[in-house]
Amino acid sequence: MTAPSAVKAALSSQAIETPSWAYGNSGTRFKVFAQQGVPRDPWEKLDDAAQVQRHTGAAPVVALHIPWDRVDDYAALARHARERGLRLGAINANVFQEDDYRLGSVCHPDAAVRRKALDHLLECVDIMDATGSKDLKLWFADGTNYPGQDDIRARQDRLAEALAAVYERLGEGQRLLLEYKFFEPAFYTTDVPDWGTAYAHCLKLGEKAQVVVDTGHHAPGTNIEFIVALLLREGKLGGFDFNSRFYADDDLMVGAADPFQLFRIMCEVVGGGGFGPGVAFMLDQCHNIEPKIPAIIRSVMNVQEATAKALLVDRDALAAAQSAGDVLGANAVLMDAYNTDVRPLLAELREESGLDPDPVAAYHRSGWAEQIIENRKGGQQAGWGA
Ligand code: AOS
Ligand code: ZN
Ligand code: ZN
Repeated sequence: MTAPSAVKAALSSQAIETPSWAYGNSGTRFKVFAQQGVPRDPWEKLDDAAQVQRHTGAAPVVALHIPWDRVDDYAALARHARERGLRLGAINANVFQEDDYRLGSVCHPDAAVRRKALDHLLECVDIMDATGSKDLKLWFADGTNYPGQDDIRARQDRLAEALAAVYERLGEGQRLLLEYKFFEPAFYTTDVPDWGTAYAHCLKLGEKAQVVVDTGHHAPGTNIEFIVALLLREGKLGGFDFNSRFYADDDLMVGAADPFQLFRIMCEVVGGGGFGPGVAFMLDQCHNIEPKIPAIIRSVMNVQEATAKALLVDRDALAAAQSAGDVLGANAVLMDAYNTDVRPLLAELREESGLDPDPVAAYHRSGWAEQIIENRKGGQQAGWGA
């Protein structure tokens, strides 16, 4: 096993990025259950994110979503974040919530709609300039519902054209992160349905274009860690949208449905040299019925636990078993790490950093939940399930 001190040192460098929309009310298309005390604007979302950071010490970055987080002064929003020990992360574009996008956004058959969508993406890069964000995260709801509805290859051409225009606009140190999803809201074809499509576009675009793996965006049974290993090997893994799924794009807490899968993914990240500033560890979750801040704290802890276990894997023993063809031995090395209770190690790490060993309990004791219920009336909807 790797020495606990080395594991702790690596864990201290991990920055988990929480999504602004996870702090707001959300739901399914059937119902949004409003919760008391949720943020009324992006400023208050950052105030809540600061609580997650305060108790975990591992969530210093917050992703924004435009237009849900539209403000007049983005530099001031970035300042607000900085004053709370946070920084602004990926800017998530939204070209899926307007009537104009019925047939798609950048893949729409009408050039005027495509232009409108592209203008929004370019505006998001302007916002990145103001916030200091490094990543533009693109997910497109584009696709078709019926065979023959539109030309599959023409739509790819339109997509490539828009991506190239956005790529051109990127500044120094900025990246375009392209996310894929196999279906929904389109049910026949989706224009970026899988890692292969995303990879092909990113490869053409160049170095600043990389793929985002949302763990909820695959068909059941897909071996996600293989995709992670492959993208890392090609230098094309830009980051994750972590969440859990039981059925489709459920957006439940990461590590809740399948902690073993999360461990296997983190093993590939650690083994593939992706544990560093290059790969963004973002959450993309919605807390529809559970209290949001403790759920996000729990999610951060789940990622930390999976990471700690992946860091514990005895790489030398694994390599020796693999080259000896020792199937069971190699598997046992991984399982040893997975079956290790890393909670004491993480508690120790928190104490060494001056934090409470139990972040959820510390949050409950802090009085923040009562305070926001008292002070905030009429919280903002995250944007989903309107
Ligand atoms: C949608 O299914 C995706 O997961 C996107 O990442 C989406 O844009 C995000 O959930 C909110 O911006
Ligand atoms: Zn996502
Ligand atoms: Zn999703």
